[in-house]
Amino acid sequence: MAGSDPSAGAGLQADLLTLASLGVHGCTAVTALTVQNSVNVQSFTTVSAEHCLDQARAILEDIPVQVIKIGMLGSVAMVRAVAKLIAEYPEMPVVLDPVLAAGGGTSLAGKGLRDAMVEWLLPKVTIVTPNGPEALILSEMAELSAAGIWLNHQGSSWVLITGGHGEGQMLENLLFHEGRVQDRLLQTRLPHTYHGSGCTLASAIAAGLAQGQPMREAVSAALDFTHGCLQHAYCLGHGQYFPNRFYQHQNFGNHR
Ligand code: PXL
Repeated sequence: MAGSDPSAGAGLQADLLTLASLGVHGCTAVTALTVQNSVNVQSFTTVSAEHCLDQARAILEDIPVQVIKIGMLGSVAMVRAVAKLIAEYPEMPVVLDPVLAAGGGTSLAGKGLRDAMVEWLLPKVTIVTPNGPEALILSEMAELSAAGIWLNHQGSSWVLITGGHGEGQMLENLLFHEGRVQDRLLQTRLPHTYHGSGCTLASAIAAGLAQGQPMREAVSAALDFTHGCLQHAYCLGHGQYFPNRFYQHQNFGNHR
């Protein structure tokens, strides 16, 4: 369940590329349509919540869905509708990428989205994957470990706060569970800014869960995969680099 990005750097296009690369078939319920390129987001319009739920229900009634991955929601009505839907599937693992802004910084969130996400969605998801700034906004905390513990207590069984927006040569991703930090996963910081790294990571976690990996394994493998995609990122437009989700496959064009 995600928004469309015409550049295919982020959004549901990025989700499908990631899932396909990892051997998982993704189905899409479109939440919103953005107008954007690699430079910035120009605008977006949301799909009606009812129409989005119809898309999701059509799939859920037909196909044995293993995981639901949630990206851009765009409106409070969409948050409430998606929360209602996943409540009907209590055993379903749910990966929430709490999208509030695009990689370039432009808001992708309507008014009240943060509050709605915290109140309605966090208590129902298996893992939430905010970047540092998103974690602080969602938790209204000043510091990342307090933010992670708060988000965990708010109901998300696992919380992964990514370190890409910090500073320093190494970045630290923090995985919280049962009210404390379980893993500190270090990565080398890469030079560019990327469009769709969060979508790649959340979809890669969803792919791992769909394939039966335990959460810690799925998170660690997804971070490694995302790092590989960013190491092989390519610049097609005039703005951010796009992660290469097919870097492990032969014969995928070398765009650099
Ligand atoms: O990366 C966050 C994101 C999610 N979903 C859509 C987006 C973006 C960022 O641009 O466009 C549709």
